[in-house]
Amino acid sequence: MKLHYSVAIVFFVSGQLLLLLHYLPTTSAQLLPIVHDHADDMQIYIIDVERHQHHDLLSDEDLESWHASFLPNSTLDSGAPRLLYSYRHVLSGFSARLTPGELETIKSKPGFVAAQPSQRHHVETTYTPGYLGVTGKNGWGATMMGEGIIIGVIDTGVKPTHPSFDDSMIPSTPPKSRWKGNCTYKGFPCNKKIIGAKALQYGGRTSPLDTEGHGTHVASIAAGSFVKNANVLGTASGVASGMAPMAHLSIYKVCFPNEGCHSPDIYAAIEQAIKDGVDVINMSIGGKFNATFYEDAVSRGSMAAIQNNIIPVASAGNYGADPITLCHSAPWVLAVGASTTDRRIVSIVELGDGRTFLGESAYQPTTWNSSTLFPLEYPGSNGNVNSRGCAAGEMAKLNLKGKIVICEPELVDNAKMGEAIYKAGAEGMIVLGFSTQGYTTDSFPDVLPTSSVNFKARMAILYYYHTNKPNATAAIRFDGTQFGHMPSPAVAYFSSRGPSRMNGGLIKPDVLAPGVNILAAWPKDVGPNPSPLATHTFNFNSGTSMAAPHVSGIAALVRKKHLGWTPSEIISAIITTANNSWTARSPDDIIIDEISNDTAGIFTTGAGMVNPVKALDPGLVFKITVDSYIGYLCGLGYTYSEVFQMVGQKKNCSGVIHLNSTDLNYPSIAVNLTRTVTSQKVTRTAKNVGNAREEYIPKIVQPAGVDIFLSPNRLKFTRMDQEISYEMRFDMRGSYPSQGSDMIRRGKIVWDSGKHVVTTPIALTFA
Ligand SMILES: *[C@@H]1O[C@H](CO)[C@@H](O)[C@H](O)[C@H]1NC(C)=O
Ligand SMILES: *[C@@H]1O[C@H](CO)[C@@H](O)[C@H](O)[C@H]1NC(C)=O
Ligand SMILES: *[C@@H]1O[C@H](CO)[C@@H](O)[C@H](O)[C@H]1NC(C)=O
Ligand SMILES: *[C@@H]1O[C@H](CO)[C@@H](O)[C@H](O)[C@H]1NC(C)=O
Ligand SMILES: *[C@@H]1O[C@H](CO)[C@@H](O)[C@H](O)[C@H]1NC(C)=O
Ligand SMILES: *[C@@H]1O[C@H](CO)[C@@H](O)[C@H](O)[C@H]1NC(C)=O
Ligand SMILES: *[C@@H]1O[C@H](CO)[C@@H](O)[C@H](O)[C@H]1NC(C)=O
Ligand SMILES: *[C@@H]1O[C@H](CO)[C@@H](O)[C@H](O)[C@H]1NC(C)=O
Ligand SMILES: *[C@@H]1O[C@H](CO)[C@@H](O)[C@H](O)[C@H]1NC(C)=O
Ligand SMILES: *[C@@H]1O[C@H](CO)[C@@H](O)[C@H](O)[C@H]1NC(C)=O
Ligand SMILES: *[C@H]1O[C@H](CO)[C@@H](O)[C@H](O)[C@H]1NC(C)=O
Repeated sequence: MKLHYSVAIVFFVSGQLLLLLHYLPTTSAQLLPIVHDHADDMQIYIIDVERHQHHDLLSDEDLESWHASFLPNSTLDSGAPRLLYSYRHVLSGFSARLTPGELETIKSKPGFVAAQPSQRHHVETTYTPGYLGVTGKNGWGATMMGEGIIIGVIDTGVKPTHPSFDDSMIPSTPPKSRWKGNCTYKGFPCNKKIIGAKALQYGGRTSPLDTEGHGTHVASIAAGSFVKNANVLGTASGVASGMAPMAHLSIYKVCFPNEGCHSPDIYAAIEQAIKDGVDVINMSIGGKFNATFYEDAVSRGSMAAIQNNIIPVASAGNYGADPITLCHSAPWVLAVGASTTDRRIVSIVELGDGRTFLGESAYQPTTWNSSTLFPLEYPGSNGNVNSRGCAAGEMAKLNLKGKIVICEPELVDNAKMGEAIYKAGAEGMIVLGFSTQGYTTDSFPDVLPTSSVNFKARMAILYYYHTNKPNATAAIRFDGTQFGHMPSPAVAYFSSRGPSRMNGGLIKPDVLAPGVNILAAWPKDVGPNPSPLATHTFNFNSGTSMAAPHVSGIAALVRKKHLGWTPSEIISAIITTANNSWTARSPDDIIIDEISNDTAGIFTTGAGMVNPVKALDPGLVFKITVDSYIGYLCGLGYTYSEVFQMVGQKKNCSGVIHLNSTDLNYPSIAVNLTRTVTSQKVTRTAKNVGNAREEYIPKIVQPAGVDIFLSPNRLKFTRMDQEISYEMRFDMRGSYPSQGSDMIRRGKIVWDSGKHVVTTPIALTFA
């Protein structure tokens, strides 16, 4: 099962990405060669050094010379420069090529603080704005659809000529006083939508053009312009747009085919985004779920972003459905999990015995006869993994003429399996889901008639095949694009789960946003080829990478409406207005987890599905200062050098109040009760951003086995921006729960003024 798990994720979530990597030939020539010097042990390091005493006065050239003074010399034997980037904002230091021996010499120089080897990371719509309830009047109207806001996308680049980046509706590029970036790569056209574009690779210059698709997809989800009649092979047709369709985009390409995304380039991109003046940054970059904050380029870079008033949004990761698989769990980064929507691109499997199973495919040719039963073939019944996975070599040995073939996505994606069986004469394909994928299905732009079904259907179909072979038959019936699928939203199996290893006192992921089969811009053809149906404009993609840019778009809308709010206040607005129920019927209808089709845990949903309209007017916010974050890092026991790497300034732990994660003024709360510690107190301070005079009354949903007491239990505000603190006491009711019961329990405190509803989600763990 563990084997299926990892392979399935690679395929299901980044399938298209892997596929497209094989089509690179023309563009890879544009990539800079990686410098291989004679010294085999030459490595790229990020070096943190003390800030120069005149840091703020130094010109970029002077800063670079100061950094270069730590290096043995400026060039390698090959002539390549040692110094890749000199950083001013994102961290205090530089990245450079060094041997371990040279690094030792640098370590002995005065001013040296820390060194880390370069790390490699990976990149992990028509319908979604409407699904999230943003419409002209209540959401977009009030925020002018993000007009004037600049969203930075740190990813695989973008295809600028795509219709989603048409600028005819965008009034103008922001004035020079606000926008310092530019777009000067020859042959890469920018406009009023894409106002900046840079590729950062080992300090060299290369094209920001997207050759993979991920970055184009992400950028259009966050801020794509309206495109009429967007569809994938004719399915899911409608008007496509991003969450903030009037916002500008600034593109930073740091992820390259076959190369991944390297931390020196990620830092350089964040540095550039700070200099350029973006408002929100979107990093769809993966991480390691057990990395410390200073080891994680996204967490560390985001700390610099919030110090510069930029809102960082990151994907939670695609490592579910196991617990403790979350990436980027820092409290200053909004971590977004992925949910389904209620749309399915329906392709039904009908077995010879009349039973039917719901599946999906985006390729639904009208010439296909949905009632013809074809003989059913399962090459994998021989037990060979290559046969199960419909690998080209094995399929070439078979005669699949006139058959529907069962394939399992263990090795390659739908398109590769489809091509292999098509060549062997097959008429259609059934793709089986694994139990580790639960009930999540994929609407892939297949290359022949296909149905991708969930693991429950898998067991029934294989059982039918084995008991009826060689007489087993099946038909594939296309039912087009359908809405209203329930339960929805539900959490996708791949969405990374908490709790975080770093933040015991708060809930991660923070919120959910749509991340399954998201239709958005795509730079190249998908589907059967050659075929008149093949489409080059849009594609479906799944992943928390697709969820995060929805929230980046929402953050842009909130920023537009409340220009003075800090990143922590905007993050608070998005968390306290999210919704953990999937029905209007009852708040107890907690969002379903697609791994089990059962109620999702609090560390799976976080605060629940984002609600952009409510996030624009949250009533109260929980604010966190940069000094509190530093106190929190000190509370984690970070050393001087580790804190320096995070905040890059002359601040150390002797000067600030140390905080527990429970003590951070975070909009969610996680507390532990044990056999000996049966009572805990937590304090929060709410700031009034609703009406000047507003009184909030609490509604407490107690976790099973726990009493919550509030003091005071009324929040009576008399002016704007007024802050009121209150204490929550969590008391174990009765005795410690018996083993075998669920030890993680869900509760919430809902402050309700009649005008605003502010929800603090609570996770209570019997530890
Ligand atoms: C720089 O130093 C490296 C090794 O430390 C040496 O191989 C190289 O020749 C030096 N380059 C110059 C231009 O001196
Ligand atoms: C564009 O931006 C880069 C990086 O900030 C800068 O080095 C370059 O001079 C700028 N070019 C123009 C034409 O402004
Ligand atoms: C972090 O996780 C990776 C793989 O998941 C593992 O190889 C490594 O040992 C872990 N490191 C720590 C410190 O737990
Ligand atoms: C579709 O297939 C069914 C059963 O094989 C057949 O009866 C029917 O005539 C076919 N329809 C068309 C339009 O070919
Ligand atoms: C398959 O069909 C043949 C011919 O109708 C029949 O003899 C045989 O018993 C069937 N096999 C199974 C497993 O149903
Ligand atoms: C609760 O206990 C878990 C281990 O069971 C720990 O990781 C976490 O940090 C604790 N949370 C708090 C708030 O102390
Ligand atoms: C929560 O979301 C569900 C599903 O979209 C919706 O039916 C319900 O009305 C929402 N609840 C609130 C309080 O907004
Ligand atoms: C999931 O559970 C719901 C009831 O909560 C049920 O109606 C639905 O059929 C189930 N879905 C599947 C695919 O079994
Ligand atoms: C920490 O800061 C205090 C005062 O801000 C200073 O006296 C002390 O030397 C600093 N410690 C280090 C290791 O820099
Ligand atoms: C952190 O919390 C623990 C109990 O959860 C408490 O004993 C400790 O004093 C707290 N530390 C700080 C710095 O507040
Ligand atoms: C940006 O979007 C990607 C999805 O591609 C997501 O993984 C990432 O976390 C987002 N980052 C920010 C800063 O918005």
